[in-house]
Amino acid sequence: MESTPVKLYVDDGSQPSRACMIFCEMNNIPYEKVETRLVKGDNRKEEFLKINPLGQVPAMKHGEFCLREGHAIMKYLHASFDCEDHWYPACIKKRAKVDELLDWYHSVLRQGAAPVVFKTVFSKFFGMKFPEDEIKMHHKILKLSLKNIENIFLKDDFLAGPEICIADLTFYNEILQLKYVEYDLSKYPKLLAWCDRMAAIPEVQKITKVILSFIKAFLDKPKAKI
Ligand SMILES: N[C@@H](CCC(=O)N[C@@H](CS)C(=O)NCC(=O)O)C(=O)O
Repeated sequence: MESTPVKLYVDDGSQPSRACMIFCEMNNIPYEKVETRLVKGDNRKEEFLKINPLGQVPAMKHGEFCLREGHAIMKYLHASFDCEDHWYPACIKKRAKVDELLDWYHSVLRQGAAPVVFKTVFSKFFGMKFPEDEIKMHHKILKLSLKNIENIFLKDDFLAGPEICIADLTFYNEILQLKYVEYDLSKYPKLLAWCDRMAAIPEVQKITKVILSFIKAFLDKPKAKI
């Protein structure tokens, strides 16, 4: 079993960062959390750019090996540490179904959810303004994504079956972010039940505590500084 400690460069406000931390927590993977605050520009510092020249979190250093991309990090950790199969199954067909979800997350869900939050909430703090049409388009993608998760993906307790897999972690953290815009999910009962199942996991609670308190403070006091 792998024993070299893993360094995770993360920001609690970042969806894939939280997914990687939850993955480590749920699989008892020893990791060092290297706080990389985007609002402080830590991701543009020379030291971090040596880990990920793209300047994005999450990133990982394991020994001398550096890796970026949340899904790639979780797959690497799954292969390197003693993790249960259901997270990223060895069976080719089961694994392909998880990969299908991971690809769709990037090409569809994140294209709707992330910009809806960024372009309506965070943009204000960076003095940016986006055209209404552009925001509408992201809303349209988001709505279709949620509809598909509700009607097509969620056939069981978790996205790829009765047990949790790595896609549940990124999907959940992306959807959690929608609390910033108080997005109404009431039309999606299966998705809400899945959110409740995810939120009941102690490791999920541990890692999302910071962002949830931050969102609460933001909503209580809309002018709070991010
Ligand atoms: N495809 C990457 C996305 C990484 C990403 O977009 N990270 C954001 C935070 S969630 C970031 O670091 N943004 C800062 C920047 O791009 O300058 C993944 O899934 O890990």
